[in-house]
Amino acid sequence: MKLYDMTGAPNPRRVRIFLAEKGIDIDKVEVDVMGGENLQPEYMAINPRGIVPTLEFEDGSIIDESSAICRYFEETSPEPALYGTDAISKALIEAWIWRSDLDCYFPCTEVLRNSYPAFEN
Ligand SMILES: N[C@@H](CCC(=O)N[C@@H](CS)C(=O)NCC(=O)O)C(=O)O
Repeated sequence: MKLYDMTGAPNPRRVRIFLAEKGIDIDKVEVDVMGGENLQPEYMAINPRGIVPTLEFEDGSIIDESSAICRYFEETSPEPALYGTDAISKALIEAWIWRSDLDCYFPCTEVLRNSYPAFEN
């Protein structure tokens, strides 16, 4: 199992924080997104969406959504529980994930992608 990662990017960081809280250490491959490595044929063959983070399994299958990658590790390494322990805490944590993504993270992403010169084209 391998995590395609980028040190400065927020979604991979979300996964790295999750792994650190779980005490899980896995192989990581740094992808140079600012240099366009994620859009090269070699990386697109691994993940046709050209994004990080990507969790790749031995059989070549992938998970390429940060929240879903975290969910995978929550299920395979349940302690410490980071997605809640009962119906209320699980529901509240999910609500906060949606709220922080929709009200904060996604709008910030759109501003950055559509105004920061390095993202032009
Ligand atoms: N919904 C995805 C978003 C992944 C994403 O947008 N990753 C950025 C880095 S934070 C990326 O790979 N951008 C490359 C690009 O858009 O070309 C997730 O939560 O993992």
